[in-house]
Order: sequence, then structure tokens, then C-alpha cells
Amino acid sequence: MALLPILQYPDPRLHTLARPVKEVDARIKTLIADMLETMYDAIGIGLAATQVNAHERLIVIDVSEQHDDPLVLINPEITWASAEKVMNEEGCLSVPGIYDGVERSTQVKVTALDGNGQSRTIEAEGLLAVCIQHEMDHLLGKVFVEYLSPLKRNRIKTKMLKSRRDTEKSN
Ligand code: K1U
Ligand code: ZN
Repeated sequence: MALLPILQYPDPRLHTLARPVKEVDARIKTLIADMLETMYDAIGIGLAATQVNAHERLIVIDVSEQHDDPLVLINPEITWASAEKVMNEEGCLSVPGIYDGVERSTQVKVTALDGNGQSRTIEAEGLLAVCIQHEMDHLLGKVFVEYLSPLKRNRIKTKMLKSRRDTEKSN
């Protein structure tokens, strides 16, 4: 297994549209294992392939308290989203240190393949529903800060670029 570098906002590659996974083969299984390792190492509850510069429709999630219940969704599709929405505080491993409110459906139904290529349907609510919607946005090239006002987004962009410059200077 390997730790993968996570793209940092405003990296333009975060805006790439992911293509469907054609086959759940050994290459995809290695990518899943690496993404899970990377997500747990970064202390995240989700990770989309887009964030590790792999532009395929694959996400991993673990919202369990013990971080021992991984969920792998390949070619996920939201088949139903509740009209009821709620504002949640979100974070993103590609925008470290930034948390802000985003309005999402409270419940979603999703069809996907699991890590063995088996078809499954998930009915999600609470943090899982939020995380699925956040990760599926990544597959469409959308980062959660794009829901914020242009003013907030530009401040975040400036802060991220400054922090990258400071890190580069100190290395
Ligand atoms: O996509 C990502 O970068 C992962 C992201 C998922 C996520 C967190 C919170 C709401 C929606 C989606 C993270 O894991 S951010 C870090 C984190 O662990 C966290 C942040 C806020 C609440 C719970 C967890
Ligand atoms: Zn994210």
C-alpha cells in the first residue's frame, strides 16, 4: 500500500471531470487500498479519486467512530435526494484548515459498485449523506468552497496560495 499526495486547492486538476471505472480489476483494487490508507492517515472521513489525481469515478468513505467501517463506491449515482436540506459544517482534505457551512439534502439514495465490483444501493442520512454528496461533487470537479460567496472563496484561495509559498520557502 502507499500514501498518495492529495491535491491542494486551488490546483486546477481538482476541476477535472472523472470518467467511469470500466472494470474493477487489480489496478483499481490497489488504488482503493491506497486511497483508504491515505484517507485514514490524513484523518479524513472521505476521499475522492480526483483528490489524488486519479480521474475515475471512485470514492472511499468511513464515518464510523472507530474508523473501521470503510465504504467503497465505484461509479456512484444519486438516484434520489430529499427535498429537505440542511446546512452542515464541511471540511476538505484538499482545503486544509478551512471549514464552512454548505446546504445539502438530508437523505440520498445511491447506486454504485463496491470494491468487489458488486452492485449495491445505499440509503444514507446524517454525516454519511453529507459526505457522499461532498465526495461526488469532487468527481464532477467541484470543491465545497465553490458553494461559498466569491469573497470568501477568493480569501481562501489567497490563504492557500500564501501557505503553499511559505511551505516552499521553508523547504
Ligand atoms: O473530501 C474530503 O476532502 C474529505 C472530507 C470529507 C467531509 C468532511 C466533512 C463534511 C463533508 C465531507 C474530510 O474528511 S475533512 C476532515 C474531517 O475529517 C472532518 C471535518 C469536519 C467534520 C468531520 C470530519
Ligand atoms: Zn473534499
